[in-house]
Amino acid sequence: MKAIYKNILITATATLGFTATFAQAGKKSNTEKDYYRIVTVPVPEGVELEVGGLTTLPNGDLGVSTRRGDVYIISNPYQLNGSLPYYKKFATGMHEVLGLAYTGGNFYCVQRGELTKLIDKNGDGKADIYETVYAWQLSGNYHEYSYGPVVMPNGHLMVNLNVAFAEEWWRGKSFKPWRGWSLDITPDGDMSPYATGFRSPCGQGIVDGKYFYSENQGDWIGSGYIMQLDKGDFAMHPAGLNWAADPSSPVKVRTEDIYALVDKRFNDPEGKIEDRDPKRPYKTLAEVSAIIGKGYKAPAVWLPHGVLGQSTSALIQIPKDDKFGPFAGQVLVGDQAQSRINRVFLETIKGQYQGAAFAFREGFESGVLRMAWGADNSLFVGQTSRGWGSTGQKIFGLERLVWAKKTPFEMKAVRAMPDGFEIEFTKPVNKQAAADPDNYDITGFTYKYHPVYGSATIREKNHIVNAAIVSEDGLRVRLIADSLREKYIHEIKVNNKVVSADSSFTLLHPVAYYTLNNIPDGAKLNVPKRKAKMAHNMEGMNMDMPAPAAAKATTGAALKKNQTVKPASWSTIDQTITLGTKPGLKYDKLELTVKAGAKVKLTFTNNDDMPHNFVVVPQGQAIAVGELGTKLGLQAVKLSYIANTPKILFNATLVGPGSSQTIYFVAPKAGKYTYVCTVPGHFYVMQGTLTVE
Ligand SMILES: [Cu+2]
Repeated sequence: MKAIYKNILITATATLGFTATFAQAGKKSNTEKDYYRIVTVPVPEGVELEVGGLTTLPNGDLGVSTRRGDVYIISNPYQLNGSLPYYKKFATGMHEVLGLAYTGGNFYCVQRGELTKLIDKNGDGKADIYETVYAWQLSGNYHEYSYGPVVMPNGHLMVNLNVAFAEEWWRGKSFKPWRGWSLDITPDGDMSPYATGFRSPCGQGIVDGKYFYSENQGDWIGSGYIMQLDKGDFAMHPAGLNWAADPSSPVKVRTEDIYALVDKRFNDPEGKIEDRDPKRPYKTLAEVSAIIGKGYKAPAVWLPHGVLGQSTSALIQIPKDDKFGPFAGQVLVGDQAQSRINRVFLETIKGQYQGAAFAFREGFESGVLRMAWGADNSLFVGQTSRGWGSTGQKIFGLERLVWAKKTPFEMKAVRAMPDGFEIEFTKPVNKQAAADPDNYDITGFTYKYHPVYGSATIREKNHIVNAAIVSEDGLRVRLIADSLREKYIHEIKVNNKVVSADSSFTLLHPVAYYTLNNIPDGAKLNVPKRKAKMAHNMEGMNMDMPAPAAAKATTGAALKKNQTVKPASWSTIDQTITLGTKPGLKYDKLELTVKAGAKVKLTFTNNDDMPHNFVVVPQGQAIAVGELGTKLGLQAVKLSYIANTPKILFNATLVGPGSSQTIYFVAPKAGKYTYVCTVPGHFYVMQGTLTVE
């Protein structure tokens, strides 16, 4: 293939550039790119490298499968001696290849409807035979994505199947056998169903010999997570239980077990749309897993939605050596929508996995979907965003993440203790600052378990830190905290007074999210209880929460920005508008026109498969207001990704699939305005123009 490259080497150089954005007075520069550099792998013009699968070959070449149905072999993806990589098309004409593996001298890939073995008989670097290893049925629904294979320690190939999702039901459905399941397939094509409870299981991996998968937020799934699965496990989504009674099914949970847990109005698994009442009761995961006990599995680690991403993708274990920095054996988890990679520390307590999630590296050029280790210990990151959106704005991308051989000052791990948590740092801390319990903040929360799309954080509770005890070597701090709750996620914030022993650095990422499935047994340290700290002690916190955007009206006559009831003073409505959504991050109308000063009623209906909002800003402000929404932390979903800023004129809050919201506003002065969805990744493209005449 003739390779023409456009401006790509310039981009590659630029990503090596150095920006001391967060440098503080008296502190050394401390940004992600000081420690892990992103290097672009050039893609020749004409190659649509919408990465669906990624695997490194024994000789260090890279195999890439694409959503367009091709498989490429890339030689010299490391650009050794400054020379360009070489792309060879190995296979083509397949259907949406969302996973690729290389084992036993052959490529195996997952198309939408089958696991395929690609055989190069004559050794010319092109597949001659596309052999069906195992095929499954499809209903034709667009959401029936298929992922894998992951090569299990016993050589079997694990495949994960999405459930269907569409308008009319607004719930994941399993119309055909084994949708919502993982399938254990031998290289000879013998299949045994392995586990179910999936909605959109985009990532899979082997961690210390155990099978893990990653899940995406949606109905029944409050936020993304990773989970370890044994044969017969049930995860969280009940659609796949349609096939649980099949003689070959190892799963003991039944559909009625799940529907018995939720509000009676949900007993109709058909999911009538009128049941989607936001005030209906719900269960929490802690309640559900206490009741069910038949193989229900809790997520090992949750990745809080809107904070550590929005659409969980690949997971991969860091090799157990020091060649990629100080996090040997930990797990990296990609996020497609937020173009980022998170880091997870795992431990086993009472036989169950749990652990802490941290931010690790953001700023990839497109949506992070797949990862693979290179022969030089760098990490290939395969990316795509078409139709899904991502904060990295390119339609596809291939990059490498390279450790700069410097150790960042980070929380290396957080471990559960009988009476709190223990933080392990990558470098010794300043002991005096680290011993002040006021420098830490712990908040527990969980998500709703219900058939509705997603969940805001619920049941938040601040846990007083009674003591912070620093180890002799300064590498560990024990936080003694009150009344932690099992199955809850605990946000552990360290403020910027806690610095490295030489006082040069604050933590690169000061927040951990620990999923506390079990509190370990053992002796508790007896320390005096403290009262809640005063508000002024929070000054050093890095992630202060802004006030809700839907502020109360300042005077009786003023409208709220999110005015959802008709103002009492309005006797008439001058104009009524309906606005909808379309797949691919679009409003169904790109232009709206109103008269200046008109009293307007606008109904925003979301017929897409993910939540969207509607925010009106002056022209030219959409991106800036969207970026503010990405900085809302744990409150992001609750606040609908809408920051408290005077740039917003009025808005509808986050509206889930199949729902709508009506707002009332008085049209501003004549001119052009932009309406935008401020969900991260959406705001670059999901825009329209409001003309006021
Ligand atoms: Cu949106």
